[in-house]
Amino acid sequence: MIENPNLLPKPEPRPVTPEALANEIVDKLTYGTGKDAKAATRHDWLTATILVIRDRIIDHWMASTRRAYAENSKRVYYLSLEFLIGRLMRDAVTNLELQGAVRQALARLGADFDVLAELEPDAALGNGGLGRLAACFMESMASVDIPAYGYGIRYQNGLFRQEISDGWQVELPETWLEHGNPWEFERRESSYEVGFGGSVEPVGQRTDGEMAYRWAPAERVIATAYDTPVVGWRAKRVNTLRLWSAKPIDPIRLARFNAGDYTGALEESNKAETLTRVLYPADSHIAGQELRLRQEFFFSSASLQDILRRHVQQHGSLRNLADYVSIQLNDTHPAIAVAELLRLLIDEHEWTLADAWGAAKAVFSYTNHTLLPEALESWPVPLMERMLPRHMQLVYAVNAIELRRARKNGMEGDVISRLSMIDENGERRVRMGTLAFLGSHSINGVSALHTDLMKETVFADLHRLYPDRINNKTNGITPRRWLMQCNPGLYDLAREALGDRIMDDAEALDGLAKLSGDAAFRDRFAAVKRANKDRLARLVRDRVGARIDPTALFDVQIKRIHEYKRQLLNIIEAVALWDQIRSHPERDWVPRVKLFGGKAAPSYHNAKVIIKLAHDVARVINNDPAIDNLLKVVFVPNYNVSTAEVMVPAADLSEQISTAGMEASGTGNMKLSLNGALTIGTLDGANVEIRDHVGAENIFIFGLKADEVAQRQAGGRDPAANIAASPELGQALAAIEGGIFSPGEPDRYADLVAGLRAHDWFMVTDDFDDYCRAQREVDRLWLEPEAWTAMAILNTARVGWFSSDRTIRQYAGDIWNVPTD
Ligand code: B1H
Repeated sequence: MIENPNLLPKPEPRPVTPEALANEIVDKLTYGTGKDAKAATRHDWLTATILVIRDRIIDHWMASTRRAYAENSKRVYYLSLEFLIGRLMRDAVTNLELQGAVRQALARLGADFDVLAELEPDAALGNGGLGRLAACFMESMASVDIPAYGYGIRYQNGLFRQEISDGWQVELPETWLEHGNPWEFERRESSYEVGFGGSVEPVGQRTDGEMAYRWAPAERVIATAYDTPVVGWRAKRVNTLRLWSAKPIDPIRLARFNAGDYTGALEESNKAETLTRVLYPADSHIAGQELRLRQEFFFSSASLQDILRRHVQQHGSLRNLADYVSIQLNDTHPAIAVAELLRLLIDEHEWTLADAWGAAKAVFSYTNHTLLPEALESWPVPLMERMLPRHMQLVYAVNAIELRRARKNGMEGDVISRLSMIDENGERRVRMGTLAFLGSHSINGVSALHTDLMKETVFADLHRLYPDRINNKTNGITPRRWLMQCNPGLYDLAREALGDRIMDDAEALDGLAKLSGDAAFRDRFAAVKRANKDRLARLVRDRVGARIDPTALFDVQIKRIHEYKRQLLNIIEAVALWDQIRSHPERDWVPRVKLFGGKAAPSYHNAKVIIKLAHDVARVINNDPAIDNLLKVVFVPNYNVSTAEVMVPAADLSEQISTAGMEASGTGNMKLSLNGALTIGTLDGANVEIRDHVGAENIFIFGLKADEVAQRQAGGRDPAANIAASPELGQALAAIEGGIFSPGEPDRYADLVAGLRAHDWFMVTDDFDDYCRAQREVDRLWLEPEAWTAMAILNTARVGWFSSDRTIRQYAGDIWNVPTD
């Protein structure tokens, strides 16, 4: 370490004039990428531009890191298997407030910022809401000045690219690193060994009399850190996203190589690299594969080793760990970190079990994101014993402590077996949710309704044992990306009216409410929406070749394809509406474009069939001259963060129609209403709170409520009766199952519809009629454009509370005990 003060970052700010930036970009092109301006590709220009922006970030980054050390700050660590960060360049320049200067600098060089920005790969290191939430949280933690690190995996291939072939989803590998990644820094000095398998040996008595054990793994890999800076709003602070990549200890086994065994020589290398090759593509559904558990342990162990090393380096001892470290577990995917902390403290630092268990509870907190049974992680005991034998022992040990406590509290029998970390019904399994719950001091849900349901259902017994631990932290979204960057027209309008503090305090958007009564403002608001719809229409034309009318109502459902999210309900309604328009062409129908976007998990059969159905229905409806273009259906392929940034600002209507009780929160619902889309939705997840904020008169609510769903599930399901009672539904289903939309394969949808008739797990038939009623209400409002726009303005004005800055401040105050700005 060199202590020369001259080596501190330059205090004087780097020049930010367009001229200076332009010169630097040319310089970077030459000396940073080694390209002659004449031979440079567009990607080279992008890289050079990013490198210039990155230099501006680095000064702030180092200053932030130094400040955390100097002020002895507590640090927050966000452990997540997913960070769905998307493109970073626009985010970085807006948060640095260099948007104008960089744009002009590029213009001087004959380049266009927006064109270059489109070239940047969309980093899809996540599946959907859970991963995007982690990305919004990273931005907000920097924006409210919390020293924080995100820890995850540097997947070589993120979420697959979706192509549509003949209406069917085809998955192609995603290759975000193919042109290199100028945002990241490899940190070879931050490398750790992570073990797997092997055995546990007693190694004698410790000074405190307890038996000491040591794990001798059979297999080891190296985790190497890659750091990406995360710039907060106005560059208040720059935090680090640290992603681990697996490397072999011995890249090639020379002895084998020399003996001519080239495959064997590379075996270890391949095995290590497989670990961080690809993101599991199932949203709200566990993969259950051995490789997935290896990924979970790999990144948990590397992250904890890194956290402990940093703490000891600064504080000299681990005894005060909980005063300076808070670790948030993003769902149970990193729950094995609880056992790994125990192992590190007990086996490597000679702590007692009781002390280590106390430290785990003080340090960890856990966010639950779903109650769906198929998404609750549990791992077979034999697999855990084989892969992580020492961790399995420690799980048994802390489980015994907790079950003793429960018995002391008067619990017995079934309750005890339900509380156990080990599920003994059938094949024995470790319940990761129970491990995460008992190893944490805080367990939070992601919306008010979801948190209530957690207490009543999945965690009812644990909640009785620890009644103060479950708390709610309703999700949020960063208004910088989801308003300022994706919708500059609306942002400018709001800023002109309210000043630029709206990005410091999104609740200040409330000032727009009074302007909903101002005709001139409404016109400008509507003009912005129209321009955004033109932009989306161009995207649709370029991507699928379809022409859509930007004056029609844009009805948007964008999210992963999942039966509980009920894209099927929306499609069946389209079929019924088509039928109605054909039967009553004389009525005052509203021209509508139903837009869908989303990926199906590759192994999720029904979700893929739903995508195919959307295409089949689209083909028939879109080509029916009898309905005079009143209804169009469009499926936008490869929905991702970048596509969302175009679709969200262009939506008039936001479809949030999950079966009540099943969508833990939703965050797309927040993005769409912030951008002035009206919501049609069930009282599920955060929709409940969105209604509370925008007012019941400014949202279209329909369908069964969560308690009614639960009642019908418990008994009294009768889809046949629902269908019999609704002629529109009956006809639509008959058309679909009769092959009207799939004449070449008439029974293509027979199973799908049979499922609705037989059990209809997601209550499509229960909610259908009320959904149609709400849709016709939407139509009526659309025919009064003034009233529609006023309502849209009220939505934008009143959802500032759903800023992730607010969410993060609540985590900071209630869970992490760290100050914010
Ligand atoms: C959410 C997941 C999820 N909940 C398992 N659970 C996964 C579960 O790869 N896996 O194994 C991946 C993802 N994702 C979502 O989290 C909820 O469905 C949304 O309602 C919620 O808004 C979002 C963020 O809290």
